[in-house]
Amino acid sequence: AHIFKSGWTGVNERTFIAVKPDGVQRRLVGEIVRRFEKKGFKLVALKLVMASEELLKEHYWHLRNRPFYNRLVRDMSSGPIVAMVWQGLDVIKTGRKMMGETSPSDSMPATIRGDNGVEVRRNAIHGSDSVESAHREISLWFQETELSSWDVCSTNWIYS
Ligand code: IDP
Repeated sequence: AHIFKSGWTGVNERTFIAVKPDGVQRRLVGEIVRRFEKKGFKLVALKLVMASEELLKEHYWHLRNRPFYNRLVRDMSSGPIVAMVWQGLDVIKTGRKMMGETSPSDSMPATIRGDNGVEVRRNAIHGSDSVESAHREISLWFQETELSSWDVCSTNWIYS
């Protein structure tokens, strides 16, 4: 249930970001966390998880009629995922820009996917694509108690 979404706007906007199994295997966790930290976003939740097939099927439910759906669910359950929630102004849209396009070969250099791969099935990262999917995905992957409210000391130097 979407019980904890009120007030997630402006500087409190939140998105669900995950380092996929291929990204974890390729040791990109630090690199991806570093990019979101450096940009000025706030880490609100983070865990390493082996996702169940059930959760992954729900996560990608909107793609259930696509030919790659089963393979995608299998790939996503092939190893641990680093599931995260990041917060900040326009974090959903900016996170998508930082990721690049769905296919790494279509992604610009300096994006996460553009710098770290060549194939669509090995694109290292997931990020929510809208406010609705961010709400849905955060409540699917996290309990409310797993999200931390905390003050970042540099906030006044990131926002004026
Ligand atoms: P996104 O991850 O950029 O939001 P979606 O269209 O939501 O892209 O697709 C989810 C994931 O499914 C992609 O990240 C990619 O790993 C995989 N995928 C998308 N399109 C294809 C395809 O044509 N073949 C195989 N896998 C695909």
